[in-house]
Amino acid sequence: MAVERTLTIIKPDATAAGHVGEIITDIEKAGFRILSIHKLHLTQVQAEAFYQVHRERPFFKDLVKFMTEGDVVPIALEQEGAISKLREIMGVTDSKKAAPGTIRNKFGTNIERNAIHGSDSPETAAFEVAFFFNQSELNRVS
Ligand code: FUP
Repeated sequence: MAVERTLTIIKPDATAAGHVGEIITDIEKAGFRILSIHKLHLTQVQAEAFYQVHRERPFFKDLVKFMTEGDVVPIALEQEGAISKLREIMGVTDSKKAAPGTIRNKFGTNIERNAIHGSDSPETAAFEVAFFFNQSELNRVS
């Protein structure tokens, strides 16, 4: 399997609850390498741009409000098969339905406040990594 890059975001609910360290531990234990990491507060314009694919969906306004209510921690990750592997350890969108042991099961509350984002395809991963990180932040010697 090819080495891929993907983007995760630890969302405002998990960041405010002090779960950043535990979530990063789960991610590292699953074999991911952290390429780069930030902590920031998204503006409304940034959140709308990040979730532009969902702009026509009924939950868009509430999603943007949630994603701007506090700090987020975007992380660029690398591993073989990173995109599907991250989706596996995240669990399904609705935290209430996420399998035991998944990050959304352990740290999320419901379909909106679900603790973590993960890119869902190579195309979105490329867009989403570049949304938060410039090339020099992704350069690594090994
Ligand atoms: P996921 O890829 O699992 O993050 O889910 P989606 O891309 O379908 O949705 C993106 C985000 O929109 C979810 F993380 C949470 C939010 N959402 C809702 O708030 N309500 C919904 O019915 C669906 C998604």
